[in-house]
Amino acid sequence: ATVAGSAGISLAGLGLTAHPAMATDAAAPPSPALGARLPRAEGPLKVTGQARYAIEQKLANLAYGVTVQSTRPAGRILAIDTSAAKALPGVIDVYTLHHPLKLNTPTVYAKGGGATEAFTPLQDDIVRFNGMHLALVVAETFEQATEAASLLKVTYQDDKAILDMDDPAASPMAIDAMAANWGDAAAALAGAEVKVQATYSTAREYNVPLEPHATIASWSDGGITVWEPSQWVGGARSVIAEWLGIDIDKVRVISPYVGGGFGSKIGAHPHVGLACAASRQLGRPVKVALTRPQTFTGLGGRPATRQNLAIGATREGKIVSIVHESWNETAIDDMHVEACNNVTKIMYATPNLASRLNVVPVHAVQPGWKRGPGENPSAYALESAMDELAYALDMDPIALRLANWADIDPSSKLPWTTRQLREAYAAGADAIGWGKRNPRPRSMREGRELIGYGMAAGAYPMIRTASEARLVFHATGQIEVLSAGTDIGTGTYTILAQTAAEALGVPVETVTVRLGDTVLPRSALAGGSQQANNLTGAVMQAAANARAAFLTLAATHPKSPLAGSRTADLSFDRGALRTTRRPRGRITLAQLLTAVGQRTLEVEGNTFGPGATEAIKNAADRSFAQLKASLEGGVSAHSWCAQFVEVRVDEDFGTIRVKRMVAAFDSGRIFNPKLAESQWIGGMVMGLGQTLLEEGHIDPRDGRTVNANFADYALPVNADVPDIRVMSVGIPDLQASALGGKGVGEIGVVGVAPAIGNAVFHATGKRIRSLPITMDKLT
Ligand code: MCN
Ligand code: MOS
Repeated sequence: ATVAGSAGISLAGLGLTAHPAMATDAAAPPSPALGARLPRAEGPLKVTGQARYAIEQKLANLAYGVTVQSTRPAGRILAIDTSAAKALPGVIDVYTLHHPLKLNTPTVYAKGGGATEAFTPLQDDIVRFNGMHLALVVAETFEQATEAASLLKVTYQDDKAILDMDDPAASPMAIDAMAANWGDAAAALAGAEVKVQATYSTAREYNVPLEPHATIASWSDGGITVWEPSQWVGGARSVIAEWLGIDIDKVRVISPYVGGGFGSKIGAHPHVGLACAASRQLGRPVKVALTRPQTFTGLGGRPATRQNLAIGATREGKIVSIVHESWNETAIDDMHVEACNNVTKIMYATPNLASRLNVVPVHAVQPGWKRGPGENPSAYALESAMDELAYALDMDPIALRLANWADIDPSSKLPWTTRQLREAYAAGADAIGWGKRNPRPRSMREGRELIGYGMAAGAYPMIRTASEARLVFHATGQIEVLSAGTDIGTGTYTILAQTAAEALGVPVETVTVRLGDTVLPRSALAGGSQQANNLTGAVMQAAANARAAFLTLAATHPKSPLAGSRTADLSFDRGALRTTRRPRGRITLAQLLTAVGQRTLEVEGNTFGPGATEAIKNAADRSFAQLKASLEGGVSAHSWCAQFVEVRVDEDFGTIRVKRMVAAFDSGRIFNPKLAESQWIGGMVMGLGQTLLEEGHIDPRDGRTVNANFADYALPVNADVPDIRVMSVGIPDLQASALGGKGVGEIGVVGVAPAIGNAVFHATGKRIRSLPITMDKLT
């Protein structure tokens, strides 16, 4: 069956014709398209409801699946009475472990697969957590399925559950492979003139994208098409193939529009497997849409963390030792490691460092990645402790950081590619008025409000994966950019159109971009802040290949008006070819295609190394193998940030208001400042939520997530969000990526929590070491 894939998205019709990047006058040289502040190409479709999300596909004969989740945290399922549910009109079937859907266990990323959890529903009687899918009810309508799901009677045999990291029955496990050690940190700390030592903790958090997780799977002719909001259609495809035990090319995953993911849509979660298996079983399309509460338990967010951090320094403020140990929750029989030493081990020059990571299995849904996983909690502990050290030394926090400047990466001993962090400190300090504050705690106030200033720094690695892109030139003049990569709200559509326009010298409105479909050229994930650099590089390469292909076509095709020219006499000029030999020898690409009787010309490009095999390219598209390799890839490239905040604390009520946020970022070359700024601001707002509001509450009696909804899981609203100012201090970094950019998507959420915590200390003299910083902790 032919399936409509993603429509092409372009910047045409956005009222941009006055924009300098739109080179409509052939005589005038075009302004650079890359680097222009263009709006999001797919934005109008999303805000006017024309963008059709996964769940909105209209398929004939669609059945509705609703999952039933465990209400107990641990033990066994003894029986599931489905009789009342099955008796309801419209109910097609009820799948449980006693009447299962066949699903294989997928290969998790740590073992070279594309899955984020090994948990595979309905395959056994083990209760792993409250909220675990234990049945799928399929009916003719959503309402029928929902009612039937409420009628299942499950009999459990309870076991003792481990619900949090502090449970004495919990068994922490050290992850030795991710430890970092050099020198003799314990001895150096013991002998240090000045020491700070503290425990910092962060709460369980959720990704909560606006578009809930929902999928439509449609089985036919031995293959399956799946509409799934995804940060990585290739990874989803490989997991679906494994679940179903079918060949990977029998699976197509389509995801042209994604309403946010923030890490939670990198992996296809177990409900997707249920939808796929049910569709195969029933031979008709099945939709499984998680309810908002189910998005808190059907997949996990950032795990709760605890970190012990000690820094030893000389009286002059030179760090002599850092000792760091962290713990994070993971599912009882799945593994998620929050790499809490990622920032600790690179930020400052220290001759001695010891860091160890531990996981603590608990009866909870497998946690996952949430924006800045690892770096975010790591910077929270380190940058809070640095502030404590600055006060212990009576030293300015920025001066302390500069005194411990690392000239090279202290962990890998590699030189930095670029590190505009001094520039970031300077720009941020200037913008917030750092020099005007009185550093003494509780020294600044206005009326009832105590005023506090705080700062913190952070880093996020440039993950240098490779991908492919295809350019399709049409005789109509339209140019298409094709890639399986996705746009989750970041601006991928827009920056790829800009890249092609820049490389070909054509108006950006002539470029159409198609994304988010496994039939398109292979792409690594939109995760780890890597996709923009990854795909712009591939498009640039495809454009270079296209220019060469057009020159050859013009010179050699018998019907070409420029036939017989030497390619050396031809040059590429603003979407056209010109010859230096004939005065009026200029022909546009579209005219050339028409002249030679060709409707289209397709050219591919990629950023793989010269010898990349099919196996390597497939690995990038389908597993985390290439991502892992690129992290060990011989350069130390990172985005950097310096965050500054001003807070106001009401002394009587203990309420904290963030009054201003200012941050300076080094993300290398910026492809679209408007979009990059919006990414940074979004990350900072997320950091604000983490610091003051967000916290998953678990009922100690049964492991239930109490606040699994938007009413009770508090997030920042407009009224919570202050004036935010962001600045770019980056310079092009050609060691980091093909076009000199570094990651943008996650660095904004790194360093916000410690900056706010440090400001709260400055305002009040109280050091709160656990997130979120709520009123009860402050008063
Ligand atoms: N960009 C730029 N110049 C650069 C790099 C990026 O202008 N040198 C801009 C581009 O508009 C690009 C965007 O920043 O589309 C993000 O690029 P990049 O940093 O490469 O991040 P990815 O494309 O890989 O997107 C994933 C990243 C991650 S990992 C999370 S988590 C996150 C984030 O993006 N989730 C988001 N930002 C999000 N934004 C929205 N709206 N929704 C999410 O779910
Ligand atoms: Mo981002 S947490 O890597 O999707």
